[in-house]
Amino acid sequence: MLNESNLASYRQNGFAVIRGVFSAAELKDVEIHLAEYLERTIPTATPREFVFEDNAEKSLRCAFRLHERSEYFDALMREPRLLTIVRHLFNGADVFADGAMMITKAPFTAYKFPDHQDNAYQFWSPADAVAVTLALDESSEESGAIVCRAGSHTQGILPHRPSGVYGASRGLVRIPAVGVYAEVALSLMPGDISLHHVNTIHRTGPNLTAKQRRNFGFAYHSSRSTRDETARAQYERELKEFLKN
Ligand SMILES: O=C(O)CCC(=O)C(=O)O
Repeated sequence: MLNESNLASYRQNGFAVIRGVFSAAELKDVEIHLAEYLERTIPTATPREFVFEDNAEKSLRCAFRLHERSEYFDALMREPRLLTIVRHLFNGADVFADGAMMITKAPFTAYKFPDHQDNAYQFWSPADAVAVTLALDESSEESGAIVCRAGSHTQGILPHRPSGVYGASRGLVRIPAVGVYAEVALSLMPGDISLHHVNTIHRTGPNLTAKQRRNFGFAYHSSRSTRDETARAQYERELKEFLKN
């Protein structure tokens, strides 16, 4: 499924899109399990599991740690096609699946995830780690698709600060000029996946459309990488403080 062109894009730009990885029938099954999961877990959720919009409908924004209370989502994160693709990105190294989440943009939702690098809160060294996004809905720049900065994965982690946006813990202190790393919106159709390197700068905009935009996000690291547990523990403490306020 990962062809030469996808792989070249990933190596050069820090991201790639693979079309039609999941069929319509498979997505239907995902939808059924998602509905069951939300019905079952929302009533007993911890603040670390869900973020809701501050609107009349209290629309869902983020569902984190899906794999922890759902065998189905744990298995989806370890779906053989996804693991095979990621193993290629890791040049054959063993793949470890770290987590599954869903990021939703309800119709006309204004929130944005600011420009950030995932490794600013994942702390993998070397940065041999990737986020795989599975689209449940169509996404475009208008509906808040992920927008990546081409080539930005080749630098290290730039200074970040708390973003103040619920669900997006950190944002870049200084955003590189578009002339340095061009912006590319990863427009997806249901069943497509995108891959972005853990150091790739990316953001999402508001959803200006009347349709919802839901993405699953799966995180992986390779057997070559270890996590800076001290930095991670400090980050967890900061996040806990933020969630208290
Ligand atoms: O909206 C999304 O699917 C991804 C959001 C994002 O930037 C992230 O989870 O790092």
